Amino acid sequence: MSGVHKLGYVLYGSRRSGSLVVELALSEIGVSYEIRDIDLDDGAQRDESYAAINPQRKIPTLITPSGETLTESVAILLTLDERHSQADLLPPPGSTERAKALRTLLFVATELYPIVEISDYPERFAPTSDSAPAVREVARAIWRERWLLVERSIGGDPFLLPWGFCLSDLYIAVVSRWAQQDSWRSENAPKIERLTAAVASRSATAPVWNRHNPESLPKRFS
Ligand SMILES: N[C@@H](CCC(=O)N[C@@H](CS)C(=O)NCC(=O)O)C(=O)O
Repeated sequence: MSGVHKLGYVLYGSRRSGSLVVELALSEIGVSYEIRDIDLDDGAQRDESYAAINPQRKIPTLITPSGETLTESVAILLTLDERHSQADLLPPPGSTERAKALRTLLFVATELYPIVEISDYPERFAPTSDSAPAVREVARAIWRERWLLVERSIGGDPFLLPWGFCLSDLYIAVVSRWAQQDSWRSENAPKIERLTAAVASRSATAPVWNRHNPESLPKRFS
């Protein structure tokens, strides 16, 4: 599985998962990549063959054209930004706008993304199997509370920053679709919904977004 991939990047991922953020970033950059599907519904991330690539047994994993293995979604995104700076995926280094972009990116990555594991796999956290549904409900309540903080921090229109589109928008758009909170979000997080509709309709990202999310966004946000 390792070795040099002269044709471009190789992304291990699954539909609508964290790998979508990386796929959208690769599309924005305009580099070629190949997707290797890891079916989370079948537990393919637990297979030994995948653990040899990513010992954490999670996706995404990105193999660079020179054969490096990158894991951790934010580390992958920041590495892509550094290596493809012409794509302007983040505001300039040292700027106030970049600091704001990183603040929200890291908030979603560290305070929200991990909640999804509790919501999707409550049995991993519940002391007994019959307490798993309650654990899931608590996770989803924390999820909603924290997304309201993101909603209030959106200072641009439609994107996070007045500066314009950046990587944090991709992250917000993808992660906010999880934990089965569609109706809550459309009632309580209109800025996040507008931002997501804007990400979904960018010329570089729309084909990827539509492949992962065939059901379209509510009309009023499109
Ligand atoms: N901190 C990791 C989290 C990755 C993660 O939790 N990925 C999920 C999919 S979105 C996963 O692989 N879940 C499968 C599992 O927990 O078994 C990152 O940001 O890349």
